[in-house]
This record gives sequence, structure tokens and C-alpha cells, in this order.
Amino acid sequence: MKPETDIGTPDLDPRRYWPLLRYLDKAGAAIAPLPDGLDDRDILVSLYRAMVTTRTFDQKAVSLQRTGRLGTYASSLGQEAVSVGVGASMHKHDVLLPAFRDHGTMLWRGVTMTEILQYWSGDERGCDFAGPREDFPVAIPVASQATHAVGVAMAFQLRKEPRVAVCIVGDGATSKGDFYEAINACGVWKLPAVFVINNNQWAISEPTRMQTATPTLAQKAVAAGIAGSRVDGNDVVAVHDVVSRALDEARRGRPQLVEALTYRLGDHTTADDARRYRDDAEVSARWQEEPILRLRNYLVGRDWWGKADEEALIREVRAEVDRAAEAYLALPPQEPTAIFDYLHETLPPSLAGQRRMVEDGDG
Ligand SMILES: Cc1ncc(C[n+]2csc(CCOP(=O)(O)OP(=O)(O)O)c2C)c(N)n1
Repeated sequence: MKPETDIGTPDLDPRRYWPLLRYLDKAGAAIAPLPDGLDDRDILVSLYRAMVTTRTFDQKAVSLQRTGRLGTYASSLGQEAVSVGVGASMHKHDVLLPAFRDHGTMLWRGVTMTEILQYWSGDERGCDFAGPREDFPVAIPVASQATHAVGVAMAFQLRKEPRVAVCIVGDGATSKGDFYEAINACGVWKLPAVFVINNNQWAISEPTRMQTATPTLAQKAVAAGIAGSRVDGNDVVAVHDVVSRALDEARRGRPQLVEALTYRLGDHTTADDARRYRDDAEVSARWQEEPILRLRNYLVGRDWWGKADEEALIREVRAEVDRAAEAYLALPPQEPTAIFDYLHETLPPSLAGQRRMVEDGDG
């Protein structure tokens, strides 16, 4: 008998295997009963507040960059529900390994706005978080944080600590070897790690369909032997629910991959002009599904939120953001010798010479 040579197209219907979990529809109406623990005014308002804070901070950071007071900055406009949902699901002692757009998660974890601004001004002291001491700094090299997460999760496993390494990557990052290596290692070693793909559908100017032939990114979990799931990344309730469950599983040695489907409403960074590669019509349609308005509509519909609440919140959050920006602008600049001071325990002689030159003003 001749061996079968045509292996054909695998039947991996995404709707069957990776349904998109959602509680709130695009307009903010509940399409299913909210999960236990989340059907609560205080919790939902705290998520709402965190998303509004993230967006207000974001606007401030962009305006600081536009006025020459901040370096290149990666906006999280439109992606607040993924960021906040992940942060709110984590336990305090879990460790976050963020990408460069996860300000909402970092803020929820206790990184200060001033530290984030400091980082984006090129001042490395912004990575020395006073709050979550063991969380990782922003990873600019795409997907590098995924392999770091393997090491963190392995440490937790060896020490028998009930903690999870939570790694956030973009959709573009899932096309990189680091990502595959990381999920594969976690699958083989059953490490306590959760990978959240913040699928904003663009890797700078590259749409997801140009990066992968798979209909979903969640199904990449299959090759690693780990569980994959998909969630509407503009529904913070759904993100909180799915990521919380993923964390519970990972804590039991079952690593997880979660694809959160969202959309980057802003430019890739302040150095980009997204109008050059995508239509205004596409972006305006996506504004109709954005996460903050969605949750506000839900809260208002339940009589849990009103005009006065909104005005008070905006006032408070703006004041908080302004205070942080003022504190950032008032910081003395980093010493030019700092670049030599933290990488080596003992400076190699060649660098010690360079350090002296900088100190003497000859560098
Ligand atoms: C290793 C590496 N290659 C290239 C870049 C340049 N770069 C910065 S962001 C980016 C796209 C990232 O896309 P994605 O992972 O989807 O994240 P997003 O920006 O959409 O949040 C690229 C290619 C980089 N930072 N690191």
C-alpha cells in the first residue's frame, strides 16, 4: 500500500476549540451572568477606575513626549482591559514580566507613574520599583521576557513556592523563537507560568494575518502541550475571569496560554504614524468596542455609576497624574557614570578607565 502523502489541512476550527469568552457585549450589555466574585459594584468600579487611570496617565505621557519632556513612548490606548484585568487577577507574590505597553498592569501592581515616566525618559532608575521589588522591568527586545519567565517559574517550582510567573507578550512576539522555546519548556517541565498574548492585531505595521497562518494565537499552545484559551480583551470582566482561572491552573503546575483579543487604537509608539498603514475607517470602527466605555455602560445600566461619580473620578485621577508628572519633572538627572555602576560587580579595567574619563568630564 502506498503511504499517504497528502496530509491535507488540519481541522482546527477556532470556534470549536478556542471560543472567545466574553461577558459584556460591545455596547456593555451582559450576555451571560457575571462570574462569581465579579458581580459586585466595588470590584467593577475598582477595575473601571484603574482603566481610566491608565488612559489618563497614557494621555499625559504622550503629551510630555510631544513637548520634548519624555523619550519615545508606547501608548496602551484601547488595551486597558487586558492590562488591568491581568494585574487584578494576579496575587501579590506572583511575578510580572511585562512587555512595553503594559502600564495598566504595572500600575495595578504598585509601580508608580513617576517610575514609568522615568523609565521612558531613559533613566534606568525607573526600573528600580519601590513597590513590586521582584517584578521585571519593561522588556523592549520583543519576546525576551518569555524566556525570562521560564527561569522565574522554574525557581518557584524548585523552591516549592505557590507563585506564578505572568508574562505578557504582543501578537508579534508569538512569531519569535523565544516565545516558542518558552512555552515549550513550560509545557515539558510543568512550570507555574501564564503567558498572556496581548493581541492588539498589529506588530507595528504588520497585521496578525501576515505573521501567522493559524486562525488563532491561542492554538499555538497545542504544540507546547499546554492549555490555550481566548478572551475578548476589551471586556475586563472576561479577562479577569479567564486569567484568574489560568493562574489557578498554573499554580498547580499546569502552564497556560491566554490570547486576549484587543486593538491598538493609537500609534505603535510616539515615533510612529499608524495612518500610513491602516485606514481611519478601521480605527473608528474599533473605537465602538473600546473597553472603558463598555464597562461604563454596564455600570450605568445597573445604576452603579452616574455623572457625578464620573466627574469626581476624572478630577481625582487627573490630579494624581499631574502630581506624578510634576514629581518626575523635578527629579535630578541620573549621574552620567551610572551606566558603569550596575552591570559588573567589579568593573573590568578597560571600563574603569572609561568611567574615570566620564567622571573627569573627558568622556
Ligand atoms: C528583538 C526585537 N526585534 C525587533 C524589535 C523592534 N520592534 C519593537 S516593537 C515591535 C513589534 C512588536 O509587536 P507586538 O509583539 O505585537 O507588540 P505590540 O507593539 O503590538 O504591543 C518590533 C518589531 C524589538 N524591539 N526587538
